[in-house]
Amino acid sequence: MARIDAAPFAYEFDPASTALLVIDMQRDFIEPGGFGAALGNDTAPLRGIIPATARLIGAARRAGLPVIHTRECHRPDLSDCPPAKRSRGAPTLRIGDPGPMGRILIAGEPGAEIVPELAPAAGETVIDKPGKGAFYATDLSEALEARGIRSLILAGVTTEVCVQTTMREANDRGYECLLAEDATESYFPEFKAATLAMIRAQGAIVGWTATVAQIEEALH
Ligand code: C5J
Repeated sequence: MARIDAAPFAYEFDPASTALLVIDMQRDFIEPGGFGAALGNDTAPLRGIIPATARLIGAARRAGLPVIHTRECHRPDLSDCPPAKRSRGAPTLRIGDPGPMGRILIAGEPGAEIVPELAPAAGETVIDKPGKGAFYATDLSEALEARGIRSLILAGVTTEVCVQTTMREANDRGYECLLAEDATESYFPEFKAATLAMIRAQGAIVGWTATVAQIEEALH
């Protein structure tokens, strides 16, 4: 077993049954001109976690952990996009609209791709998901079960939306979840801080948090 002095207390995991889950590190959320920017957000803070996330992915690959990437995106005909999701709010570009990186959040468009610095390696699983949670309407459960995974290290964006939703879904399914504090980011610093706090409150009610350096050390 490996051990990390995580918050709120030590996180113990068997690397042989642990996967790294990297959530939605897509151009549409991280680069100007995508969905995140269309919602009025400054995407610069999200770009800031690319180096730490790359280190985490590298450490997981060297340790032999499966690295699973997700992408929030929809079919070109929008048949998997509920009208309530598409019509919500007042973005300058809605899901499916043409933008500078192709149609917003549509599978196969440049904006839906993972940023090149964190591109999936050959053979790594990429899960396209229509919802905020990565378990909803996807094959993620089957992918994890096929590999005998019991523990998940999570990273990605945004902390309080797709990362937290996925971590809660995973927690409910019995996975021991650890969120990498400096490999996740929000457009709202106060939401990130609140999410980290609520995850580890009440005796790790959703899971643990630790830094990328701590995780690298444990996987070394
Ligand atoms: C959002 C996500 N924030 N990946 N998606 O709409 O967190």
